[in-house]
Amino acid sequence: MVSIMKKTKFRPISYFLLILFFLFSGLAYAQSGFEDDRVMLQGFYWESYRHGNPERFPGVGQKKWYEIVKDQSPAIRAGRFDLIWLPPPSFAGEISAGYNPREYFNLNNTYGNLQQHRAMLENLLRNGVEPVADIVINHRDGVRGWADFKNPDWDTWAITAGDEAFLNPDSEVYNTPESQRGAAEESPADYAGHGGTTYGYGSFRDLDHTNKTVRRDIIRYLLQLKSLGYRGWRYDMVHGYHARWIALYNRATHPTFSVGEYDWAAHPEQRGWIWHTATTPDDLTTSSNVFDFTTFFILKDNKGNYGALYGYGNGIGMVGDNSDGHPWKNRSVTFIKNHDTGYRTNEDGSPQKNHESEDFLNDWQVEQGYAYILTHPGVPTVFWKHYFDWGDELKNKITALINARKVAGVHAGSVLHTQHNARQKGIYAALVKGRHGDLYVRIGGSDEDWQPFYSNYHDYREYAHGSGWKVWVKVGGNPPVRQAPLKEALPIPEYHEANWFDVPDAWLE
Ligand SMILES: [Ca+2]
Ligand SMILES: [Ca+2]
Repeated sequence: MVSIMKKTKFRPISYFLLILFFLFSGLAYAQSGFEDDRVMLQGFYWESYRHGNPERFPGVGQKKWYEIVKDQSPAIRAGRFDLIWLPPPSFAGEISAGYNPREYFNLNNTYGNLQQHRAMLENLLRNGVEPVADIVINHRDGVRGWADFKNPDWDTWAITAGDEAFLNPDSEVYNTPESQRGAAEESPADYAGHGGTTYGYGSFRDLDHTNKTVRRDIIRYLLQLKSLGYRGWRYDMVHGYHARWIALYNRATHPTFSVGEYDWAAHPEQRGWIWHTATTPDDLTTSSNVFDFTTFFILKDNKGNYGALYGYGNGIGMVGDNSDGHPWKNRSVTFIKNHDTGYRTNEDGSPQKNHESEDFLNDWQVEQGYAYILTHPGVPTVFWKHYFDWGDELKNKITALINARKVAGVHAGSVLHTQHNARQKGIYAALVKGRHGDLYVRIGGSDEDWQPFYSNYHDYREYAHGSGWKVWVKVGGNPPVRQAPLKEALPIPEYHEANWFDVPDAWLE
């Protein structure tokens, strides 16, 4: 049920504290720290917004996306997924994937209306799955023009000074005096070596996060989303504004999970960005995660080239990075496809330019990709279509891999021991240390080439296998193959609109 409470102007302080307690009573889960043992499902794909809009998109069914996800909640629980990354939650026009938010506080959108939105989140929480919202706050869209912002109502002061809206004669705010614009994009020199500013996105209005009203409304928005049932944040395009604002927003809203999409190819900057998102400065355990695009690119470009998976001996990508003595794997979210990569279509159904084919085909390629990320450190992400739409065989294999990970207790910070005897045979094998036991994985070749006893490991069971890969688990007492426990239901919060929330000035600094 969605209940809408009126904001009261004067409220006794004890009531306010009670609300604070309510908001943060999930602290046991808050800010994942190191050794996160959760697995994420990306709960949508590029075309998801077309569902349930049959006049415009016949052939994809009558059901809105939020209803589809709601109905799959028990299956998501059965798959042992802990987190689900959902699409941008705000109104962005009648037909939109949501990456051009128009009305942050309006949680009706192309994926479903507010009631369907809430019902989906309630069902996910009942099934023990933590919803993660896609937070698009580098930029926003006007209602009809370039800068007519509604809900919250902002003016040109909210837009960065150098935005295209002030430079393009087609814009209704062309040539706005400097004094009525926001501040310029900031310098991220603390963590980016390019010497320039944070990224300005040419398609929509870049927001000035140095403005207190912008920050206050964003915090209200995040608290509104939390009250609707979201527990974590996936921040879009985070190279577009300074990392210190992520630290501030996370400090104010206590997500149980935080990950940013930083410039895909800028690996060292990603590290610096992670560092500067810490809610407690210089404490990496309080930082946001980043999507590990480096692992993605290495896996994509080296399918069947198993020697590449050893990296410099410590593995690949952000997961394999221990620069400055820090375990960056604890801040890495791995994946082999997202809504922006591989095959994608235009609204007429034709393939998009540069998205004509998949990076991982529905055969040994996608299987071996998951055999890698689901057995390795970092927080692995499974793509919706791979799990629900690419056939039961792949679904069952992914399920078996997640189960093996959980039975062994593999987590984001797990220690990896690559196997030199496998490397000599041109294939990949590793021992991954879990909380409850050891996991062994071989990618490439067959049992003839490598299995755990070749390295003198013993007392293990086979947990999963597929096209050119196998996974074994060793736990104390060597019991028969087990199923990892299912998650308990999570609490369902009371919903409040954004303006109901008071954001103290102290939260803005
Ligand atoms: Ca812009
Ligand atoms: Ca920007």
